[in-house]
This record gives sequence, C-alpha cells and structure tokens, in this order.
Amino acid sequence: MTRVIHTGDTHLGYRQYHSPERQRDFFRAFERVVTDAVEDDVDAVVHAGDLFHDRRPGLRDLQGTVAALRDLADAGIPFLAVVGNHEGKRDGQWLDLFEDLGLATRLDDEPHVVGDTAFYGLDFVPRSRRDDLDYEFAAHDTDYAMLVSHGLFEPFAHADWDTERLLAESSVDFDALLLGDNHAPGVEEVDDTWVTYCGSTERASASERDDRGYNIVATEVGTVAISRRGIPDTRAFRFVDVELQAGEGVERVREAVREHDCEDAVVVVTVTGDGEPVSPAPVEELAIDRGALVARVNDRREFDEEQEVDVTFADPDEAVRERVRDLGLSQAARDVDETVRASKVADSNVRDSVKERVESLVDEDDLDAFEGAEPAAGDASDDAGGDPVEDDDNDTTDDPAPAESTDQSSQDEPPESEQASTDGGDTVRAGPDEAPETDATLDEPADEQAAGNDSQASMEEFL
Ligand SMILES: [Mn+2]
Repeated sequence: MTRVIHTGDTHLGYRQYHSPERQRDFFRAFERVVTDAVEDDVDAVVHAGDLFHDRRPGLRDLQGTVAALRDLADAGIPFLAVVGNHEGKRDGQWLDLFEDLGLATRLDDEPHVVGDTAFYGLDFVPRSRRDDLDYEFAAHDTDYAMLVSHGLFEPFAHADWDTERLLAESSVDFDALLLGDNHAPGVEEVDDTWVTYCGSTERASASERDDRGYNIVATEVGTVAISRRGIPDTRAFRFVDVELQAGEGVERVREAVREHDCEDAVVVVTVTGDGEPVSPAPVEELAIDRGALVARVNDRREFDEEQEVDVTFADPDEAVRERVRDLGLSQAARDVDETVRASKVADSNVRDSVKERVESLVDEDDLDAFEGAEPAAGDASDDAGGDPVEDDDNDTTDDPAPAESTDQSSQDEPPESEQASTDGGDTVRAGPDEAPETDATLDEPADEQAAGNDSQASMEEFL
C-alpha cells in the first residue's frame, strides 16, 4: 500500500487584498500540510502545481519553502511535484532548483516509484499546444500508476482539457489523475480512472467558501481510495450575504455585519436584491472596527443597473481599442499592450513577460515587428490582422513568446458561487456543478488595478 498526501494550489507569495498577513496565511497553510505529512508519516507529498502564486516569489517565501521541504526530506518523505500555470518560468523552474538541492522531484514522463505506485507528471500546458501532446509515458513495472497534472480537466466545472482523450491516448494505464488548478476539491470517475482535485489550501478568492483541505490517496487491493482531510486553522472568512428589500440600504447591511464575528476575519459582504445603493466605505469601516483583518463589499446590483441606465454611454473598452488603433503602434508595442492590459498575465509577472517578449523578437531578428504601423483608417482591416488587443483567447498562433504563462486570473469580480458539499472529513462527493473555484476567480480587488502603474513603467522601460 502506498499512501500519499495530494495537495496543490498553495499560492505561496500571494499578498491577497494587499495584506502581508494574508501572505503569511498562505505560507502557514503549506506548513500545516507539511507538518501533517510528517506526523502522519505518509509515503510522499504529491503537489499538483501552483506552489507559488507567481513566477517571482519573494526571498522570504523561497526561504520558507526550502525550510519546509527540508523538514519533509529530513523525515524521509519525498516531495513530488509539477509546474502550474501561475509559477511557470520560461527557462528552468523553481522546482528544478529544489530538485538540485535534493528537496523535490519534478515529475515527468518517466515513472517515479514510491512503494507500489509509479507517479508521472504533466506540467500545465496552454490550451493552444494541447493538440500536440502525444501522452507518451515510459512503461513501469509497479502495481499502480498515477498522473499528476495542472489544468482544468473534464468533467469538472470550467473544464477545457479533454480527459477522455488523455486517458485513451496515454501509453500508461493510469489508476488516478491527481490534479491541481481547480481550487474546489472533487472526485469523478472517467473510464475507470479516478480523477480528483485536492483544492487550494487557503482561499485564493472569495468564491472559495468551503473549508480548505487536501486529499489522502491510498492504494488498496486493486483500487485507489481517495479521502479528504480539512485544514482547521485557515484564515476565517465571514460571508455576509444581504438581500435588500425595497427601501432598505446601508443600515440594513451594517446590521447584518454586526451579526457576524468579524475578529481577525476576512469579511466579504455581498449585496443583492432591491433597495438603495450601498456605498462600501461605511460597511467596511464597521467591519474593521469590529476587528476584521480585511473587509470587502460586493454590490451585485451595480452591474444590472449600469446596463440598464448606461446604454447611451460609449463602451469604454471600445474607446480604448480605438485609441490604441489610432496610436499606430508596432506589432511589438501592441503585443506589449496586450500583456499589460489584457489581464492574462498576473500583475507581478508583467515585467518579466514583456521583457521576454521583446527579447524574443530581438533574438529572432524580427525587427519589422518594431516598425510603427500607420494609424488604421478603418477598423476592419486592422481587425483582420488579428489585433492582439481584441484577442480574448490565449490561442494566438503568432505569439512571439509561446512559453508565456497563460494565467487566467482575472480582475473581475469572482462569480457567485454555489455551495459545494466538499467540506468536512470523509470521502469527497463532489457533483459536477462544482463551485467555480478555478484560478479564473482569484481575488484581484479593484484597487489592485493600481498595479497598472507598475505595468506602465514596464512599457516605458522596454520600448
Ligand atoms: Mn491555482
């Protein structure tokens, strides 16, 4: 029997809500998993990607990670991992460094045997390059085989990765896929193979309402048992959902906040229904007065009202696109613009990403790409050229730096989440209508758009 902890989406280094305390929380959750692994004496810790929130973790988080991995190594517990979409670097990975230090194993298409199980790895692959995957894995001679990967696999919510094709074409017959990327835990069976997400270990967005935890995966005579263990001491989140009736307003919302224990918690107030507009400040101030670490108000009603009232206003996105067209930017500059503004790249990765793209153009001697274009007279021809500004998809074939992160984190409000029944102790029974806890819903509060200033600096620096 082989018994491992399956964890992932640790997001070390994430300073959620600009809070250093939250950054420490993400680290503490990882330490808790490591402590549990040592106390429980599992055979391995399997990490399914996104150990780091971005590809440039700070020194403190790196030091902490090395210390935690050393604790595992000292206990004789291997750390087997793959690279997620948040942390992927262009050449070499942090995981390679940890492997060099003897603290980790980067899983790949060769079997890495622990007990009776061969573990394989498949790093996150952008959608545009999945068709080229041949799913060739080297043969093993153990009783069980498991593949560890990172991405949104079917049949879970928001899936875009064909699990049936992977299983059908794989040269190895896997007993289980141990996955990361979807922050909601869950277990499904696809063609006699268990497909499971372990979920994140701290709430990376307010849509992650359920208790956090990780999976215990154990081989047992002829099958694989997947169970769940909670992490009891993650940061408290108080979800204050208020449906306002006609005539009600901010006082009703404040009343609802008073009904909750805010002490040291992240307080997320969600307003729906009718009633008056609610300005966030007096609500957030009350929560902070009551000891909240962070308070946020989401007024779900604003969107509808805007759509109804503002129909006569120009579309600001279109106005920006028009202005960008008028600038007559070079292809390279438009590429940078896309990197900076189109929200596909985590803010902290923008600088690196722009640098790599420009370097890659120079390396390829593609200096034409720096030629300014004539400002577009009409928009049709411009659009036909595949204007990257309007490109809403990662699958650009002319991407000069294809190894880029395809980070899907969005600065949008997290979508409303359904309550999922995946919390608590025992075996996970997640339905296919899982809460939308993918990376796409990571909390990037509106004020983080201020990071655009930094991005602006990147543009000026590199052009
Ligand atoms: Mn993640």
